Amino acid sequence: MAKEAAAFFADLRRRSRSLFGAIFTTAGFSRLITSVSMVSADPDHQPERMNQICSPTQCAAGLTATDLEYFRRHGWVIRRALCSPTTISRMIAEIDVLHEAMAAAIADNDDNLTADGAQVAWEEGLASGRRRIRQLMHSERVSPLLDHASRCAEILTVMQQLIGPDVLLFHSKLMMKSAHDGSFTPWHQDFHYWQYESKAPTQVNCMLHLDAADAENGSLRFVDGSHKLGLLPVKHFSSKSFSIGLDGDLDAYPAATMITMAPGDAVFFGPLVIHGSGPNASARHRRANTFAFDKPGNRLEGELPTQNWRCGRAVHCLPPCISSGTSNTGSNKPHLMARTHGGSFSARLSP
Ligand SMILES: O=C(O)CCC(=O)C(=O)O
Repeated sequence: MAKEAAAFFADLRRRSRSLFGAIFTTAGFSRLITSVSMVSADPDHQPERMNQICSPTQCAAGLTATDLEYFRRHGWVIRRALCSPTTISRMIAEIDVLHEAMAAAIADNDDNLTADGAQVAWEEGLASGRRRIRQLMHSERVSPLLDHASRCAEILTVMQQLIGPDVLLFHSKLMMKSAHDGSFTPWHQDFHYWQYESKAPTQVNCMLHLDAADAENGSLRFVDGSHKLGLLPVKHFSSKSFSIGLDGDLDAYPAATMITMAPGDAVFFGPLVIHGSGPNASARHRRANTFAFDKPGNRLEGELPTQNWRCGRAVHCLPPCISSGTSNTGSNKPHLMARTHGGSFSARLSP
């Protein structure tokens, strides 16, 4: 891992022509973010990375008719080996460094926002001085490899099948579920959160697994077919990342299906299917990144910024670099998104 990380950052430094090395000599986290963004904004850099993630053979395949029927009936479907082991290892190396930089810089950053508008929600109730990221919202803004993954054909081909020809990135969020410290995710429907900014539950998630996931380290569980129930009444929790959900502990839905995943596997699921996950008391991380996509015209106000287009009318599938290195919100001023799970607006916090 150390060798891979060293090679990865040597590569980043070469490409970014930036002050990337400065993060190792100062505690300035925003400098890290600026450097990583510069990498992501380098037009020469993007296609190569994208090719490493996308395989045309897999891209052409998409979901089978059986998969699509499964998704319609259950509200979720698994796609095995969506990403290669090499790509996953590189993502993990990148995320490890981001995590350590964020943990070191947090004292200077009260609202947990990075310079690029990504936002950290920490595991709560840990021993003093111990910091583990629980959720990193807008992870694509600080992780070039996750940004590239949000443009890769394996995911977008499926999204076009499930959403339609025009696909926008709704958001990307990293779910850490750290070894020993990862906490219970209450049962919820994602549209509990997203209803405050969206007209209809048209979004689809792709949760790409970076580590193996099973019962011991808090793999996701789905209540099969629950997307057909519509949006259920919510309960509010005092949590900085999952503040809205359904009543009940992990045993509340004994018939739920727990998925068993290998690194590189992805699960696609809609915004109404009830899901949750147990804590991670094991010695193994259960890291995964959820990319949520939507179609245009579904915002209660305005539209997602043009940088979020991934497929369709405005761009061809697999677009070249579109990242400007500034906030994807259309404004350089990041939004406050604390106490939320998904979405972009603090308005969503209002009961
Ligand atoms: O990380 C988890 O287990 C929960 C993820 C989740 O609920 C989500 O992405 O909507």
